[in-house]
Amino acid sequence: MIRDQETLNILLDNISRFVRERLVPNEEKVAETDEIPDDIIEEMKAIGLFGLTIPEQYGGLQLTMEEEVLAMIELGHTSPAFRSVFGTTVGIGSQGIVFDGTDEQKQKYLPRMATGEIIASFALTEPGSGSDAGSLKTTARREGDHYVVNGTKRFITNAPHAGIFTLMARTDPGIKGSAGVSAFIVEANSPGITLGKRDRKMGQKGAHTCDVIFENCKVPAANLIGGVEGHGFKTAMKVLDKGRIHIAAICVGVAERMLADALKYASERHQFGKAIGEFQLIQALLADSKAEIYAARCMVIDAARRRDDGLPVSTEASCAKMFASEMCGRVADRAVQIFGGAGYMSEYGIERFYRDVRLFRIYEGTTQIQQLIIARNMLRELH
Ligand code: COS
Repeated sequence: MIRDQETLNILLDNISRFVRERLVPNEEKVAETDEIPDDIIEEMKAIGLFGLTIPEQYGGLQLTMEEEVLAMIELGHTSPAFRSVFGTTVGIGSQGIVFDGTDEQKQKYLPRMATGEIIASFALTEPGSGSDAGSLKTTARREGDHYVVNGTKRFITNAPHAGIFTLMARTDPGIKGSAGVSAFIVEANSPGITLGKRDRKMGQKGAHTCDVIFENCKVPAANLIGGVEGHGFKTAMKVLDKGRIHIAAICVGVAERMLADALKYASERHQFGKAIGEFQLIQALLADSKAEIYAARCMVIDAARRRDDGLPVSTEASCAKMFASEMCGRVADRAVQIFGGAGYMSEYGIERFYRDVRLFRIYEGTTQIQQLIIARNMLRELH
């Protein structure tokens, strides 16, 4: 459901040029310093990247899902850490408010998210609750006109930079499952919040995660998303349905980048008197990658269009996320193989992508959770 092809083309061209001219040349620096340079973040704000999915009335670009995935595929053509800077604000951090927030909540927070003034993080995972998100233990106890939050959230992307957290916490301790969970907007500078030290990760240097610890943190009752208790788990699941299509698009983009690098290398590297790309065993690696990327791209765009058409996409989002992230892992592995010894060496960059993309099969729901969701939905539809 592309609304205006001409405007979209300008945006995609801008993003593509920004990726090529500003992000790709800084990939190594970001990997070495574990920081995204401030001037790059400012340029991201100027292009409007923080507001891609925020409604126009709150200052964003309000992209349709199809437009969003096309933008994400472009942004995938560089280190995924760059996307993380604005990714939680565009995706899981803001969308709970966009879907289920009250007008006052939207008015108060979305405009500052759209400009990049505040970064939004999504606080669902806990030390004891990962895949089984409905078992979370963080509590939010109502006391007069506020809630008192206690608990620890883990691996929270962008927590060190967040202005607000979309927090899932249990408001009804009597209900053990997901029905006792509510969603809140919590300002990161609220007393009672401390951050753990930054996690040291396998890859995606420049994207930061850490624990967020809530100790008697007072959150105004007005910040209960939608003003209703017990709806937080469903809000989180709707956010993840959309987020999974977004991540699948990034997987397509990064896979396209790795294949482009591998193809270039295969055409330049000579062995046995000719370019290694002339050998059929290398061609098989290239061809399988090309076909799988094409399949994932079609899935992602189809899932996005279905969502734009107002159809339920839980199954399609999980299919796309599962297939695209697994595909991306296979393409990374083949790319390293094509580079041979150079594929193992840091200076060629491909080993960095190999480590970076490993996360795609884990976050926003592991491949195994996607399988579970797909099969469950199939069985449900049978009855
Ligand atoms: N959209 C709207 N509502 C949804 C939904 C969706 N996609 N998926 C589930 N729900 C609703 C269900 O309809 C159910 O509501 P009712 O009780 O009113 O019928 C409720 O939410 C509970 O659903 P369900 O029983 O399926 O929950 P489970 O605890 O069995 O588990 C999974 C659901 C495993 C799918 C969920 O916990 C999950 O996605 N886990 C992975 C978490 C994740 O991705 N973490 C990544 C961290 S964020 S980077």
